[in-house]
Amino acid sequence: REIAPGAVHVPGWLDPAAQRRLVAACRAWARGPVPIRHTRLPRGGVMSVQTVCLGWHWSPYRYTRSAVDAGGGRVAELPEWLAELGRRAVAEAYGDPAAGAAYAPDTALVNFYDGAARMGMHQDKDERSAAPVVSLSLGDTCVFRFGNTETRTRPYTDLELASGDLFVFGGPSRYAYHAVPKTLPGTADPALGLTGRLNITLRETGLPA
Ligand code: MD3
Ligand code: FE
Repeated sequence: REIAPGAVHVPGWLDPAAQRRLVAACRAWARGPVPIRHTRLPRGGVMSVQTVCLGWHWSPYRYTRSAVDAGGGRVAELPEWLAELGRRAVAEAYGDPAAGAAYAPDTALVNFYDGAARMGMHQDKDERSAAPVVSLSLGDTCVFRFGNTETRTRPYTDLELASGDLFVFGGPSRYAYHAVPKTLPGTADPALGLTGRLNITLRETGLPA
């Protein structure tokens, strides 16, 4: 389950009831106060993924309290229960209760993938903290590409992330290139009631509260 130093994949970490509760929470967050939307990039591109943020708003490529690129509303708070889920995730993935206790995420990015959405190879460098990123997957399985820290090209490893999977990216893997080349439409359990894929990432921005 350790894909690379600091990169730990825990398949099936969320049980079906926990997955259903998270899907319901994502649906509520998607409605507002800042509705879920396709992020427009400064150079004119539009992401195929749709994103809603909690705690801090990712206004490419920085974090703001209001959605300066999407109507200006103030983003919803990051719920304490979700930060606590992140602490459990880090503790269990690393088998290190102290690492879990020290984790203080202050933002969550919720990404929705329809059957055509993808995310290109990138690094997450907008946070001023080297704390791990916690990723939770819901709904359709995706192909996740985990690369290296030096280049956006090979060597990389492709693996599948399915509903309920946890992935923690810390230590030397924190600044690795990564991508979602495709999802596998129709792979979600119909009982989850989600068409498409949701991914929740928890992060520490390193910004003052
Ligand atoms: C590896 N999201 O929001 S989650 C992103 O599935 C993002 O929506 C993808 O990449 C998604 O930035 C992948 C897995 C992930 C998230 C953050 C990482 C992998 C990471 C940060 C560093 C290294
Ligand atoms: Fe990323």
